[in-house]
Amino acid sequence: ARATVYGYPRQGPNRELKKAIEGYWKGRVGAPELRRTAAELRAATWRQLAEVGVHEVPTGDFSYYDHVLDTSVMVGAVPDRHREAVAADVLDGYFAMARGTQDVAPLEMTKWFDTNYHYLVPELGPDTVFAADSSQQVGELKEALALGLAARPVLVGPVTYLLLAKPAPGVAADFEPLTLLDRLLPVYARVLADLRAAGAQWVQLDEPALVQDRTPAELNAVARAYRELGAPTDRPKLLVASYFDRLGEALPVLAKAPVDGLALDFTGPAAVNLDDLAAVGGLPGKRLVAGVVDGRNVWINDLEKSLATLGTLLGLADRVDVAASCSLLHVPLDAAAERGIEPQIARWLAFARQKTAEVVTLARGLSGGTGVITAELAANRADLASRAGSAITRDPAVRARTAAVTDADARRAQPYAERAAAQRAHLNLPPLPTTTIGSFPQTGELRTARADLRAGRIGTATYEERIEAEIREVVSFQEKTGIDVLVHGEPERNDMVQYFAEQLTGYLATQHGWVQSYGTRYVRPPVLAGDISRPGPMTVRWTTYAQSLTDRPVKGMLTGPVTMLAWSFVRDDQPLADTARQVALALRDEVNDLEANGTSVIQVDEPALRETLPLRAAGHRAYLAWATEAFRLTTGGVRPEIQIHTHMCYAEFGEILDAIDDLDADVISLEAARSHMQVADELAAAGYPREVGPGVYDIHSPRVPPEDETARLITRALRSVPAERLWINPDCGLKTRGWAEVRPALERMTAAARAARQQLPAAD
Ligand code: THG
Ligand code: ZN
Repeated sequence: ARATVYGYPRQGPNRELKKAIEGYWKGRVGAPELRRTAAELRAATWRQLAEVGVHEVPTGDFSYYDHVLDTSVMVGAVPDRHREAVAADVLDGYFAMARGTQDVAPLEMTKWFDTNYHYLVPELGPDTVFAADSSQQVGELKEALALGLAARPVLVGPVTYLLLAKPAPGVAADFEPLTLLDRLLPVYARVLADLRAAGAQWVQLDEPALVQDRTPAELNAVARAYRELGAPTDRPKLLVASYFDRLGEALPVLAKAPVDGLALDFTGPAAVNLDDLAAVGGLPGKRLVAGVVDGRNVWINDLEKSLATLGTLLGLADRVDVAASCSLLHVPLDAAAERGIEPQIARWLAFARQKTAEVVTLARGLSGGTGVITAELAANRADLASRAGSAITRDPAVRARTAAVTDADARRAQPYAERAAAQRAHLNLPPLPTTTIGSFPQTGELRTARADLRAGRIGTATYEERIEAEIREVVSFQEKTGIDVLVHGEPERNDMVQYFAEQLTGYLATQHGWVQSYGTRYVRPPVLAGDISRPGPMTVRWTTYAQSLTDRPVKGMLTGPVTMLAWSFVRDDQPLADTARQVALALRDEVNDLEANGTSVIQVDEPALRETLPLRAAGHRAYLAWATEAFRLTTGGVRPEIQIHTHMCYAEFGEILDAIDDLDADVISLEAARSHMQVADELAAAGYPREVGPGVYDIHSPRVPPEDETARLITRALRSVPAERLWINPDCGLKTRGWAEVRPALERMTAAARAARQQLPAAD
């Protein structure tokens, strides 16, 4: 058995790639220097992988922006609007597709399955003409071979590529990119032949889209694709990889296909691949690459358990190799770089480098027997025992409290109609009340103040004075502008998840744990390491300060439990639902403290509710049940006159309309300006009974909308939401915008709301 991986973090130990690319965009770094930096990072990664014992290093997994965009370039699927830029300069044209230019819009970006990585969506249509360009793949393969290493190019597979695509602008919305398969396959065959000619023994084709529910027609396409790609005699050996879940109905299809190996995920719920594989009679004559080390979490592997799985698999294929379940792109680079984590806890962590070492150890153990890895097994056993027995992972007080949760805790005492009446009397708001989503522009001074505080150049008192000064500005602006429900503007927060994670016991922050979110943008997700509790109030100080400055209601602002999980690394030693419940109870205390300190409107944001939906429909119900329960547990403890708001961004609410109803929030604000209020129609059609604020100002664009455009969106919203349940607000938080845009935009928004109120039929 041998060790391999499918992909590795691209950024480099000090995010050198981000710096080089952003330098190139600013004109500070030339193209040759950018290419050299990239080539050095690739070579360093390959050498390191080979040194620790990885047999075939992956090539082609590297990217200047996104590997799905690279695939579009490889097959010649450049949108018409970008052709001129690509013809003028390949690299600039590539970045134009990724980021747009003054004149042309970029490709749309969306989540890569249920990870926090975002890819650029291919735009295809009946007129798309594919043409093979294997230069990047061949070039990187040659670089690795020149280092004397065995290398395996990794490509996005043709079926997944088409299933991830969408109709190009101007093409009928019901156009199915998969109908282009017969045109795409010769292009893939050409690339495979080029790679073979350049020295590739094996090529990996990634087909993660096959772990989702697929129709019989789609499964037929899979069979056809691999029958055709498997037919030529001058091709490299083909390894078809799937990950993120069980392969399911696609497994028998691929097991019968004329390919030379399959890579399957055996972690978490995907472990049923083992039974499924036995049920199809294994993979006689084929290579199996077994993903037994979880490529998406940050925890050490249970080596003995993995060895047991691998031992069973030995009987089911011709040859069994060991890998991480998916590309290691989704985890940070090196846990050993962390200095601020207690040594005892640091031993439980495995980032890309540590996971690679685990894969190598398992391959050695599988080949040579447990006797050759006795020391590794003993250390692993001790680390696992330390984690399981730790007071951090088992806090009796937290466990007693979660066990005692009742259905009543996760429900407000009064039904919505009674609450709405109590809130109307208590808040005394005008019809069509105006509000914002929470954050105001994060100015350069605020970022400097935070950096100064961290570096010790200013003390806490000075920092807090600056935050208070900013809150005074934000409150006075909102009063002057005539906003009805104010916010404090969140000047004290950077990343909305990190801010709360830093204040909760059981959560860890990393110093270098960057993972790519999209392009050159990275996040450092906090780690849910132990049982979660709240040592003290987290937001009350700033919200009550803002409230002390005004007679209008100030909204308390919290990140919801589902989003706290979705944008963190979660525990793998208990169900997600249990972790969600712990986080929800900590947030519930914050909600109740806000109420006790005079806050009457509290917003609990859940932008990630939709994006954490399981990949297969079979998992949706159970997920939505715990996710909505966690939200209700967070918000269920307040008096009826306290108004609970929630906020979600990113359209496509269709699948979760029932879940939105189940949140039982009094008011929901949603992204809607871009989709022309479609979401308001959908909610109305579903009979949504509570208050809604469909965004009337698109904050994702620097453009300030004219007042009559906002007025039209309000009129449009009034067609589906009755006036007594409609709120007027922007699409999302304002932290990425500048004051120069926000000031006029909010003035026009409130003016449009006042004008709309004039036109409402008089009450009574
Ligand atoms: N927080 C966390 N995860 C997230 C989001 C978040 N995942 C989904 C979505 N939001 C991702 N969006 C972004 C937006 C901006 C940036 C990263 C992800 C970004 N990053 C800075 C960079 O790379 O330069 C670094 C920011 C920092 O210093 O923390 O701008 O909101 N957890
Ligand atoms: Zn938003």
